[in-house]
Amino acid sequence: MMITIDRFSSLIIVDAQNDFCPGGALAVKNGDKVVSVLNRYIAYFQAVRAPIFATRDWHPKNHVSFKERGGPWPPHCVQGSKGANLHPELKLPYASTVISKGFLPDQDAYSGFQGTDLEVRLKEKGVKRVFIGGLATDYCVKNTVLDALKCGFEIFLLTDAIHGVEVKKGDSKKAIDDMVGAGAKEITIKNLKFVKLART
Ligand code: VGL
Ligand code: ZN
Repeated sequence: MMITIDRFSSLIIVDAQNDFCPGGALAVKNGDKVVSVLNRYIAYFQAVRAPIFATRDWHPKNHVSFKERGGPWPPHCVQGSKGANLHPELKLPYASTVISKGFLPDQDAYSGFQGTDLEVRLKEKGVKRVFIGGLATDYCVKNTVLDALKCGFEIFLLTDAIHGVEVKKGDSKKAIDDMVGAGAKEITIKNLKFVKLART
């Protein structure tokens, strides 16, 4: 299956942040490995001027998901911290849009659509097909994909550009099964057809 990226396509990069990479507060094994693949996807979308979004986990210091408040996670992606920064090697174009989520102290947001204007922004650009990769497969990627499907988009899961937290072994595979079961299509960079733009 070959897929052409057109102007009704959009790339959503989920939480490619330092804290989800090795050395970070909530490190995903091989989390940093998604960055170079994501950069290749970015190049495709940029070439046809398809909109690119990057979500970021953006928690206040007293966030409800942190252990000290009874949540499951160590403090991570605290607003303004180095851990909350996008990975320094991610080549996000200047024209892309960063979507912050999980910024309310008492509410978690695993999905890039939760408490944000991401759906409105995609629909006002006429986007029909959404391509999703990033971190982590079993939490924020999964929830973002499931919400995107509910919004009515055609969803392509970038299986070569995701990694999972794996609190339990097999969580990533289960998450992929859930996403595919809900209608997401699995692709890798090899499925993309590069189309050179005509000069204008
Ligand atoms: C995430 C755990 C906690 C994620 C965010 O981005 O997948 N996981 N907060
Ligand atoms: Zn979080």
